Amino acid sequence: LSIDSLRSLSDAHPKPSHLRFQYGTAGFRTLGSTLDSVLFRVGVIAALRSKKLDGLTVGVMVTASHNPEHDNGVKIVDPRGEMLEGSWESHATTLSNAPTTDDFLEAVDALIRTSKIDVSKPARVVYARDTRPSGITLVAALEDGLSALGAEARNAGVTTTPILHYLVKAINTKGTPDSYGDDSEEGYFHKLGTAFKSLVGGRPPLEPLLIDCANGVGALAASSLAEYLGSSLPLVLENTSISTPGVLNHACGADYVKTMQRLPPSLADRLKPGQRACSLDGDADRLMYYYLDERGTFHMLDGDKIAALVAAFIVDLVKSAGLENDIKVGVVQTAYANGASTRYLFERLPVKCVATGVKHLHHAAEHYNIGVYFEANGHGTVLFSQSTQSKLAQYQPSTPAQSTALTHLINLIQLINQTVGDALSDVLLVETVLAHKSYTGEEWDSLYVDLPNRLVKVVVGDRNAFRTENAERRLVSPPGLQAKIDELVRRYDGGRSFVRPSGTEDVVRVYAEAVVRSQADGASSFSLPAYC
Ligand code: 16G
Ligand code: ZN
Repeated sequence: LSIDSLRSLSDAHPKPSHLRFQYGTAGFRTLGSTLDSVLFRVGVIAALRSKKLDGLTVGVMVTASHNPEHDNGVKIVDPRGEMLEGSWESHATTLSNAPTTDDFLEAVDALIRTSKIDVSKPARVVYARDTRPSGITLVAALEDGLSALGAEARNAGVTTTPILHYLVKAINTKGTPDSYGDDSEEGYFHKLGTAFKSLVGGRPPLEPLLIDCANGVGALAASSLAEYLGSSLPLVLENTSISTPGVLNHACGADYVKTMQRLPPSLADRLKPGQRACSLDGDADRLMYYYLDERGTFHMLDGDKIAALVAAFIVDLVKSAGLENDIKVGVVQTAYANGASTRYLFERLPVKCVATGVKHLHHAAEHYNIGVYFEANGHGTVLFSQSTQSKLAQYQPSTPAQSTALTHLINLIQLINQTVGDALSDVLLVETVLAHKSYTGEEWDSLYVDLPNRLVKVVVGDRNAFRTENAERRLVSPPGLQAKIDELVRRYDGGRSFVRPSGTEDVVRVYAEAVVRSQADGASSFSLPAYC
């Protein structure tokens, strides 16, 4: 480790003195123009993380997902393709806030000592960015951090967050019996495309699916995917302007659809009644489906509807394969899950509620043999435990029907990106189920009827004054506030409401649902006491 080169490179990426950074739910995320020092330091941290793990490849993704174009961010991906381990999130926060180069070198030294990192070990890092213009210089800063530690760096270019996660896992399993696939974008598309064609083969051709690419990196990936899918699933790509300034996530994309509960205006004269459509977010890890009915009314099929569709399908397959006593399927949701979806799922399989954020859902889903998790916002995936995968590989079906179900389950393992929620993989998953069930969007939608709901954000003096328990469903502080919420909720039929501090913005979020639309609106518009 050359301290001199680390010092001089660090001097070239000084920390802005007035800013404090935090590795939060989605990594570091803020205005792109303020992140230079953070990216440099993340390069150093990722290299150290790799050294700590004996030179396994660590990933770095530069993206701000569904946020506005001027934002940017960065997150580190652990070798199995999963989110960075919790204790290293705090190391990252500490290192990113060291005021001077001297402080930073001292913090690096402390991390090496306390985490017992052997700096003579190799460091390997693969990185990528989304289409944000600020990503170009941020990646250059990241590269400086990597080269300061002599890391072996691989640039995966401009790609989606889930593809970067795939690459990390594929690189680390290369040449092993657990190989996740070829460690290239082609390997990813080939894996998904092949599995999809096997799953829908021999069925009537699917109607074209319209995809709103949010004018982001999903446009690139979706157009590659379209080639691999060919006529098995015709894709019509919209909002694909990745080089027009200012249009990323603007009045389009999964977050727009979910929060506005409406069709992106740009699709108004594109979408025919009854046609299936969906929106990706800015880094293609979230997915929202929707359709217009005959009267032109918009209907949204969000993460909860996806969970209901997919979980019920997998439960049926496990049953048809004759494995219902050996393989337990479960679902993980957050407090934002629509109450009607929870009821629908609960009648069919175990359901668990955890705190917001992918890592909480992911870890809870790992406790099932097959764990389905989706956030209402459209981020989610399905995890097949290692023992379940071996069980399926060795199982001897005793009837042709069992054999067919088994083949479908094995293909689903290939189709689903198990490292993290992946909008494109999830599109193929949804389309598989719709094809097998011969469902239109409308039939899928009628699995259950959403309870009317509202989500609002409230600016408060100090969001840290809001502390929750029971998977964010109840407040423990400020004192007395939960009792007030309880009292209000009691006034509404089927009412439910909760208040939680955001992990990504300086606000608190207030969610309310009730059986009647006007009541859900009422419950979300109560005012917080003055001392908040
Ligand atoms: C981040 C999370 C997402 C969560 C959202 C909540 C990851 C990769 N992403 O985008 O899962 O739904 O934050 O934001 O964990 P909030 O705390 O501001 O409501
Ligand atoms: Zn995203």
